[in-house]
Amino acid sequence: MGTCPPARMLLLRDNFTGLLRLWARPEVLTCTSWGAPIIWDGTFDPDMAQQEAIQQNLTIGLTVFAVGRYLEKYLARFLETAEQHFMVGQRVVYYVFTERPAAVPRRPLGPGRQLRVERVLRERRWQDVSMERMRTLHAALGGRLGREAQFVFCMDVDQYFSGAFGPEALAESVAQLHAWHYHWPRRLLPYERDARSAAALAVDEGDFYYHAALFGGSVAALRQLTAHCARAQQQDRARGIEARWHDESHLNKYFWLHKPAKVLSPEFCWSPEIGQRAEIRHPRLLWAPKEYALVRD
Ligand code: 2GW
Ligand code: MN
Repeated sequence: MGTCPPARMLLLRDNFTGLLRLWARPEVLTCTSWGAPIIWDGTFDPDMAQQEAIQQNLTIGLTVFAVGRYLEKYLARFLETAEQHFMVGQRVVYYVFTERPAAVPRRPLGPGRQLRVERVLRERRWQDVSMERMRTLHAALGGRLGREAQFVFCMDVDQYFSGAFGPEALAESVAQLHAWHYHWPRRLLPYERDARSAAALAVDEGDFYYHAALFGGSVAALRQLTAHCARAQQQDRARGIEARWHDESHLNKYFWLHKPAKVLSPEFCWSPEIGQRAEIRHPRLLWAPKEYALVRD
């Protein structure tokens, strides 16, 4: 508790003018009630974060699932833009989970960066494709991924990087504010409300609505998170119910019970369909357009 730095001004070099200037974000919430920083553009020094990460000699994992038509539709752009923007200058290991390893695009990667492809079964229902990720991730974190990385980000594939996504995003556990819901009143957030579900939150529960398209943390923290979500999903299935937003509902329950050490502003996973917002200065990841008719049958 109480890990937020005091509301201080940051002296940073402006990317455009090259001049030093003072940054602060008085218009947005930059600290949670339990003292975790909420990372907005201008509230951190990317160079300092980079230096610290390099000193720790980290390997950072990035996991993504590309099953069925999502492979052809999204994976190449996700990986290409990750090469340009994700943890540049750090050691990175991509883990792609797919039922068709041979179809994964193979491009030369930057120095210190590797791609590993793991075979998964193709679930019949798309809800299960999404939810099964928790169990698969749990196993991977207990295997080679967990041995070679210290921190891991788990992401949806239907998005692409559009700005530097660096070690300022690292922490013991990291949750992403949902771009569509970050300014909604709590009672309207789309949590699971059916008390029979393991994901249920009551009207007076919940801190923020987090987006399951991006979460991360240390290997140990993610082992715990994925175990919780996989178990909770199994419990619901045994009762013949399914949470409203599938794995995302269970993730939200988990982060209510186990507060994230760091929260990323919606700049880190932004939906261009929302349009311009004054507080969204520098999106890092953008949701790719969805064509439900094409991918959801
Ligand atoms: C998913 C839905 C409908 C049709 C296909 C799929 C699908 C998902 C697929 O055919 N192949 C596949 O690899 N996926 C993987 O699951 C892929 O990594 C994708 O990004 C992820 C989640 O599915 P997605 O991106 O279509 O779901 P969204 O963007 O509506 O996501 C939110 O809600 C989901 C639960 O309903 C998840 O919690 C997701 O993490 C959230 O962002
Ligand atoms: Mn998605």
